[in-house]
Amino acid sequence: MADGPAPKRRREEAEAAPGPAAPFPLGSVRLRRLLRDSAREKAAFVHGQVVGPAGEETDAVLILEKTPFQEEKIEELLRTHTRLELQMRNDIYSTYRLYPPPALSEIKATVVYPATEKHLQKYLRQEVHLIRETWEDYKNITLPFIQSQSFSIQWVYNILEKKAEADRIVHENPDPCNGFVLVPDLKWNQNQLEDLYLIALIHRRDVKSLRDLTAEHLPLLRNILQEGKEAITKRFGVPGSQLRIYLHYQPSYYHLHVHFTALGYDAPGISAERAHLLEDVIDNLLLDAQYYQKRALTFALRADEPLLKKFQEAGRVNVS
Ligand code: M7G
Repeated sequence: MADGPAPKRRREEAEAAPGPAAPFPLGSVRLRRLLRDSAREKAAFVHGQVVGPAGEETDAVLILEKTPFQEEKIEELLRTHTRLELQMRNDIYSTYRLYPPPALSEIKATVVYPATEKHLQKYLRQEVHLIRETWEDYKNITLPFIQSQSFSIQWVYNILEKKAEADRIVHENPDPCNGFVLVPDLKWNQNQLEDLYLIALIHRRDVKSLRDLTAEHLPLLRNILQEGKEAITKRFGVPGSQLRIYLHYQPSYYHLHVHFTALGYDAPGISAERAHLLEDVIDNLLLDAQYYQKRALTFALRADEPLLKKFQEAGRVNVS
């Protein structure tokens, strides 16, 4: 099982390489366009193309993010900076350009390769529209759409079958019906706890999303809540009271999973129209076993998402 940052301490080990595949040829990526960038997140989402030996072009998405500071590295940064350029000085105020040595200027690079059109759309900056989906809308519009479109969840099966990320598993309950695997999320480099992010993937393969949940799933959900919290506290020293534990609706991947993020971290996807707290989900199912087959659910869709078009065609949303 994986080690992460020990409580309040940086993890020193490098990540184990994910299998025998050759490293991604970063140096030969042709930049196609910037899909989105964010000054606040210090991140750029890039559409690139890799040119193969026969000249064929394959799409890739690269997410480049400046990593958060680690307290114990700050002194080293001040001591070993390679250059300091004054930008301006006024009275007691001054700003500088500080150039760190390479070992202290890490950038987290996430690669999706080969990337599908859906990946490119996912990261492209676009207008969004709110949908209010009734149960009938789900059955008549969303479900047929999901079934026709499935976004590959091979990565989920690889984790469940220990074909990928096996050394990163933080906790597993192996029960085929009420069990799950807890792993660090792709978005977390595990170097600091400020942006802690783990994901629990259920073993059973017949639950797509929140919409499928009934009282039958309560033991599974309680296991995730209880054991997930305990495992994170034990491994990372973060108490359950500082964890935000939630499901997305709509998710990107239709295999039920639960997000665990640090309460102080403004993680992507924690907005009111997307995140459903696991404890609220459990309470709702206790109140009514069919709660999620009865109530309307709100979510946002990007302007060019095919599902938005389906809701428009059905006269269920007006985007003009
Ligand atoms: P989601 O709610 O389906 O979609 O969450 P989102 O990506 O729009 O939030 C899926 C979660 O799984 C996200 O937090 C992803 O960062 C994470 N994730 C996606 N992939 C492809 C992987 C992966 O290969 N490994 C791990 N550990 N996490 C992943």
